Amino acid sequence: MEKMRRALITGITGQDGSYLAEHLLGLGYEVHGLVRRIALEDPERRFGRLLKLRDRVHVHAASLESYASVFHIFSRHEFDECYHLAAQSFVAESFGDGFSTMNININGTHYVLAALHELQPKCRFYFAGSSEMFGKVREVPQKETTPFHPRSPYGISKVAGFDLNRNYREAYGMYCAGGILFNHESPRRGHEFVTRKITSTVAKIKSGLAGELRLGNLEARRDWGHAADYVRAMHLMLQQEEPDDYVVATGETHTVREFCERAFAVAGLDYRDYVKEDARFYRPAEVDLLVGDASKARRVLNWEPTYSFAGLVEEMVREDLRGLAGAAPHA
Ligand code: G4F
Repeated sequence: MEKMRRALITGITGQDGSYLAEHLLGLGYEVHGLVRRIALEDPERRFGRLLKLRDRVHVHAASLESYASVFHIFSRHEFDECYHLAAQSFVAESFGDGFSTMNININGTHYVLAALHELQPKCRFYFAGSSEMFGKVREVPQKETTPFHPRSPYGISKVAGFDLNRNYREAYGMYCAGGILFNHESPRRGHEFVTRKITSTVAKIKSGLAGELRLGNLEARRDWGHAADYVRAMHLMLQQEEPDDYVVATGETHTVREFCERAFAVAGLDYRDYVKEDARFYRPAEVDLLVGDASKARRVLNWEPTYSFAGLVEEMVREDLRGLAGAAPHA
């Protein structure tokens, strides 16, 4: 009988971690997650996205700020695959505290790679890179060979992590794959990101719990896919003969304004009646136009996104409306 494959997911309580855990369990994996101790002490709040899976995943407490704690996990448990998703992932926040973003995203990645190199060099490793690495884009659409020009401490930290990953592959022959994932959303997206901020506020407005939506740059363009589609690509990257880097994207780009237009329309509203531009949500440096060319992932991994932009927006609004059904409006 074939041995059950064992995977470790850092960031398992996040949007991508929860979808990936579901996907791997469905494929028959034994799934482990690395979480902060505080999450173990506050499971109701911190494991919200994992509630249905809580009894099926093995969680271990460790901090990405401590090499000793990461080393400790790898010295006690062996893994076939490790998906490194944990990060400070909110770009706007990285302008506020670039130091902790750098620390978690660069050193945290380095700790996991170094511990694997020391203890489990055969474990296959996935690094979550980002389209933010392209920043001030040098070509449209962006692909694996497009030069990086990050525009935020977050983007810079991801370029450093991506380079570290490639260096462990080239220097030590480890199986280190890098995903360059464009924005991916879902009803499980954190409320700080623009898509969920829009869909959750649409639901509040529809339910009489809010009267307006204040946003920053409405003309920023993103290539938005669905997280459930993107975690399949992560898994496929670790099933190839040789490790490599892949862009994962839909190839379509839309403005924040278009996202608003569609999201309000799902609830039967006109966004122009509610959306206000607010300078507080502008960033010191913006990434204006992201759109990816995922032809390599389509060709080599045989990966295809299944959600359309319209389907993604609709699912997010409907889930937020469902979540608020029955909520009392303001007096
Ligand atoms: O939703 P966002 O905050 O996502 P952003 O910055 O593109 O980053 C996300 O995607 C990356 C992949 O490319 C990940 F690496 C990263 O971890 C994260 O998941 O902002 C999207 C756009 C930006 O241009 C922003 O300026 O929306 C614009 N925006 C306009 N008003 C706003 C707002 N963003 C936020 N968060 N809040 C606003 O009020």
